[in-house]
Amino acid sequence: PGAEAWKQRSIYQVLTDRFAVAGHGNGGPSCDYKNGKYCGGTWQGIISKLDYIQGMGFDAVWISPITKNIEDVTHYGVGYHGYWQEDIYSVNPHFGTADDLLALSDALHARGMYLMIDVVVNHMGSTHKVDFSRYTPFDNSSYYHSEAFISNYDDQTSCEQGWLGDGHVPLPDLDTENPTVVHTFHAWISSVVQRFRIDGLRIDTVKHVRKSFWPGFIRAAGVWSMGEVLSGAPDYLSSYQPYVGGLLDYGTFYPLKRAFNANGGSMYELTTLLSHDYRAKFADMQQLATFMENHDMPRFTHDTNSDITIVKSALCWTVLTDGIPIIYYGQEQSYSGDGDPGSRELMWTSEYKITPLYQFIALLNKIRKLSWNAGFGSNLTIALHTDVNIAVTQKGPLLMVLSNKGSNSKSRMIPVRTAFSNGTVLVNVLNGQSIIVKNTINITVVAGQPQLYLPLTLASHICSNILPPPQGSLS
Ligand code: ABC
Repeated sequence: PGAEAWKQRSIYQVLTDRFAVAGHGNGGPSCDYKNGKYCGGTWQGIISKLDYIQGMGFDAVWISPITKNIEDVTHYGVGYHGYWQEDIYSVNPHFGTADDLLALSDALHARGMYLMIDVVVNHMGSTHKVDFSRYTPFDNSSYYHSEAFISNYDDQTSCEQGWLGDGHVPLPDLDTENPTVVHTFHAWISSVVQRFRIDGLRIDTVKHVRKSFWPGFIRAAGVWSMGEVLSGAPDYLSSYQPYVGGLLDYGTFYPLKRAFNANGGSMYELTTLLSHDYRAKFADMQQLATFMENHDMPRFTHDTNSDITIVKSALCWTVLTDGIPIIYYGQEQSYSGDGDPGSRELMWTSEYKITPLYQFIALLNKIRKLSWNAGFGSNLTIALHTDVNIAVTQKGPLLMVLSNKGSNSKSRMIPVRTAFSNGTVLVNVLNGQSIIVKNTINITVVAGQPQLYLPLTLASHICSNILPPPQGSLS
């Protein structure tokens, strides 16, 4: 599938080792996960939890890298995350067999869902003593950049040709200028995608490989790819879009966290991202994959805000603005780990409960799907009102009201002029309350709660109980 098909999807990210163990029901083994161990999650485990994932409205799953990693126990533990590969032609036996991976692919497709795999071409994994002969197929030093750690992330040559990692775990940096390395990776990705019927790629460490490597690699893959360029600098991030297409939206990640920070943020952080100047940097806003959490970063509830009203508001922005939403496993269970390795918790300790946040995310995904063809998919988000604490935006048929004040805040009324015609009945699908558009609408934000309005015809597919407009709502 290509970009257009992916734009309509929403992605659930799992760490394969931490998400589910087959044959354990809703439980799993205990594991000291902060100590860098394999905890037992497998592809069969993921298969056993597809009802849970699909029930939240996701139609794509991003899993950890699938290749065989080094087995050594390093200073940082083992390669349970999959980023320390040793043999690109074998699957990671800890996650299952090649048949198990195919079974996961088939099980997802049977549900109309996509499989996205994480892939690494920048480096292999190593212990403190590098031994090139251990790698398949890049088994001697001629396939690598000479050994020197990245000295400065802002120096592009050092970033591309230097090694990631450190003295404990150096990551031998492949010479992606070498034609043999290039051809080997083209053939490899093409065969992996075909053999396992992969629908999309998350590409690791994109900024550590020369830009001109990427178009050929992605063409060989033949599926939509989103690249990890870990930078919050919009000009730097966007400079990769012509080469990769999809990008993890680190451009939104940092402003989103600042906007909703418990110590006081500003909603201008978010509406600035809707401005013409910001958008002009990117070739295609809808190919940015928007997220609040991942396996490298502290969870939102750890370093930003643990007020569930704020978490919900940030989820609204993540799922219901212009990018492809990604939710990281455990967000729906209010996990609060503090980054690598703390935010790589065991999912089974949650017992996969259907929590209020699980239901909330399911609702957001439903709203996105339902309104896609009614103008959501063809319109970018516009800002109707911004102040420090409240942003009101519209994307096609969806009017969204978000506050960063949280559940203890006082009520506030703001008049908003929308693009809806007079007489349109809008329903807040989070509580069924309706209002009628007459020039402006008066929106009252109560206890910091998000509001998501759709026209009555769409809302009636979501709300079973629609309440009439209150007295005095007409302006
Ligand atoms: C292991 C241990 C850790 C230990 C570490 C040294 O070694 O687990 O406890 O601290 C994998 C594993 C990790 C492992 C690493 C290294 O390998 O998952 O557990 O850490 O062995 C990707 C993946 C990531 C993966 C790798 C390597 C790459 O998502 O899971 O890690 O395959 C850089 C890379 C980025 C990479 C990230 C971890 O490191 O660019 O691709 N992620 C600045 C730099 C970034 C840099 C970042 C690191 O710092 O510019 O390039 O990312 O924190 C913004 C700025 C940014 C700035 C951030 C911090 O602030 O705009 O530029 O990023 O405002």
